[in-house]
Formats: sequence, structure tokens, C-alpha cells
Amino acid sequence: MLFLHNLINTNKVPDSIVIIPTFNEKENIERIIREVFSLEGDFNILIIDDNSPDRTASIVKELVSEYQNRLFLIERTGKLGLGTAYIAGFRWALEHHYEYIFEMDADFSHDPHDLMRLYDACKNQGAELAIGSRYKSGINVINWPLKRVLMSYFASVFVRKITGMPIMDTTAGFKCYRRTVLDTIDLDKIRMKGYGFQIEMKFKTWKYGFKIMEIPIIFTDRKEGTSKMSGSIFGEAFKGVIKMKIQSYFRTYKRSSALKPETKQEKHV
Ligand SMILES: Nc1nc2c(ncn2[C@@H]2O[C@H](COP(=O)(O)OP(=O)(O)OP(=O)(O)O)[C@@H](O)[C@H]2O)c(=O)[nH]1
Ligand SMILES: [Mg+2]
Repeated sequence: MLFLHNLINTNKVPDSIVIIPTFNEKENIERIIREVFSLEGDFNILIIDDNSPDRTASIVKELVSEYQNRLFLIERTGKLGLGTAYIAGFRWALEHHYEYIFEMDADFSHDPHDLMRLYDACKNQGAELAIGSRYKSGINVINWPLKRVLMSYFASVFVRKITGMPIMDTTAGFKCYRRTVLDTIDLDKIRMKGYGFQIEMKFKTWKYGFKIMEIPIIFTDRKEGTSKMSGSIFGEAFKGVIKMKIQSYFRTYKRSSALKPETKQEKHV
């Protein structure tokens, strides 16, 4: 009886969670949540809100009662940065046994329909990290001023040259991780908080030898709400990348055998 109960429950729990960090996204949050839930795939959503003054979290709370057991909210006390928001989300997702853990912005720069393509890369094509890539086939960015496109593109080139990572879009923030990657990387040791966080996670994923695939996406500038990008975020990434590369010469990236993908997958089923 217990076995049957567990089996039914296990079958009901989706294997995928989309983590969306928010800071002042009241114009976007309801629409993006509804759009993810209207997709063909079975995704749960975790919002990490940093006490947004525009009360984004209150909108989420109303939706939590509508989408019980599918929509979750972590509220933090203040704006603590994108990187730490994702780390809080990763820990939560690992504790709750998700196999496919996604990062996505709230502002529709990432098209929710592409979640299925990232999922397919991890589920069926062997990727352990699938990246929604703006620069895999040309430059696929819509509505950004030319200055910002060039800055982003050449930042990606700079990071690729310094680190040696064979990744075209090194700062991308639309991704799907298999849980084994997040289990392996020591999340306590991730140093960077803004864009740099995205680079550092890719660098460590690559150093540990996980399979990374870039899936071309079209990235559209936000239409609603305001940007949180700042000069200090950019500066942190610039210095952080050089420091990260130097530090990597003094350490090894060895996976513990207990965390080999097969072991985890078996456990999850
Ligand atoms: N929880 C949390 N979320 C954040 C923080 N900073 C940014 N975000 C969210 O992270 C996502 C990406 O931030 P954006 O402001 O869109 O940054 P961006 O994409 O670099 O900039 P634009 O799209 O040009 O506005 C959005 O969903 C933001 O609401 C933060 O400090 N804490
Ligand atoms: Mg954005």
C-alpha cells in the first residue's frame, strides 16, 4: 500500500524546476508564471524575491494558492544579488530532488518556449548543462542598443580567451543543469554575485568535465520594468574572471564517484 502511494506521488512530481529571481518585476511576474505553466512540458517554478519594493512577492503569493505544489516562493530580506538568489534556489531544488534545474529571467528576455529545447538537450541529447545561447549562431539579440550588444558580445569573447572555455555565450543566464552538476560544484565557494556568477558557474561546470551544449536562442530586451545591470556588476565580472583563472591553476577538479550521474539518476527515479 505504502509502495503504491509512493509510486503515485513520485509520478506526479515533475522532474523540472524553473528558478526565476525577481527584483521589482511586478509588470512581468504574473504573465511569465502563467506562460510557463501553459507550456507542454511539466515544469514547477521557484521564485526568489529580494523583498522587491514594488511588492512582486505579493503577486506571487496570490498565485501560489492557485498553483499549489507547482509554484514556490522564497523571500529574502533585501537585494542580495542574482548569484546568491540562484544559489539559494539551487539548494532548495537539490533538497527537493529535481533532476533538471533551470535558470530564467522574469523579464521575457528569455522566451519560456525555449525551456523545452533546453530540457530536450539535457534529457535526450546527453547535455549536463544546456545553455540558451545568444552567440552560437551569429548574434541573436533583439532591441538592445548597439553599444550594449557590442559590450556583451566582446565581454563573452574576453571571457572565452581568458578562461579557455569553448563556450560562445559565456555570460548567458538561461540554462538547464542536471542535478549532478549542482551537486558536484561547491556552492559555498561561488564568489561572484552579478553577471560574474554566470561565468563562474560555467567555468566550474566545464572544469569538472561535464557535457555542455549551447542551444541557439533569440534574446529580446525587456519591454516592461527596469534593468538591474550596473557598472559595479560589470567590474566584478572583469576582475573576477582573471582571479578565477589564476586560482584554477592551484586546484584540481575531481568528481567524487558518489556523484556520478548514473547514481543520482537511479536515485531520482
Ligand atoms: N532576487 C534577485 N533577483 C534579481 C536581482 N538582480 C536582478 N534580479 C532578477 O534577475 C533577472 C535578470 O535581471 P535584469 O534586470 O533583467 O538584468 P539584465 O537582464 O542583465 O538587464 P536588462 O534585461 O537589460 O534589464 C530578472 O528577473 C531580475 O528581476 C537581485 O539582486 N535579486
Ligand atoms: Mg533582463
